[in-house]
Amino acid sequence: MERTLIIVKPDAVQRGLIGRLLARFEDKGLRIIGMRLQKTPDAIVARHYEVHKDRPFYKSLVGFMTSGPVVVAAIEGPQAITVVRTMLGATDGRQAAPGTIRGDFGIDKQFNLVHASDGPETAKFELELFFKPEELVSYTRASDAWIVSN
Ligand code: FUP
Repeated sequence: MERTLIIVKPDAVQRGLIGRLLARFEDKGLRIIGMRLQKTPDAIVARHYEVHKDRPFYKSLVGFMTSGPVVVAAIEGPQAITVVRTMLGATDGRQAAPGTIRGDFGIDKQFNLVHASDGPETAKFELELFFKPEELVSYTRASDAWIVSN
C-alpha cells in the first residue's frame, strides 16, 4: 500500500469538476484517507513548488495555485503514487492521452486540473506539508475485499 497527495487545482474547482475528478480515483479502487477544501497560503504553495522556484513559470504558477480554493486529498492504494500519476497524464493537456484526467478535461499546461506527487519522497514531503498525522484516517471499506485480491 502507498499513500500519495493530490490537489484538485483552482481551475477544476472553478469549473465544478471536484466530484467528477474525485470519482475517478474512487472508481479506480483507490481510497480517500484525508481531504480538505482550502485556500492555500502563499508560504505552503512556495514550499510545495520549491523545486520550480527558478523556472520562468514559477511566479505565475504560485499566483494560480493561491488564486482560489483547492481540494487537497490523501489517497491510498496499491502503488498509488504511480497509478495516480498515470491517471493524470502528461503535464500539458494538449499532449495528455485521451482517457487521462488532463487528456479528457484540459488543453493547457498551467490549468491542468490535478496535481499528484511524483515519487515516494515527494509523496511523504507533500502529505506532511498538507496534513497533520491525525487528519489521515486508516480504514477499510466493505468493497476493498473485491478490489484487491490479496
Ligand atoms: P506535473 O508533475 O505534471 O504536475 O508537472 P511539473 O511538476 O513539471 O510542473 C508543475 C506545474 O507547473 C504543472 F502542473 C503546471 C506548471 N507548469 C507550467 O505552468 N509551465 C511549464 O512549462 C511547466 C509546468
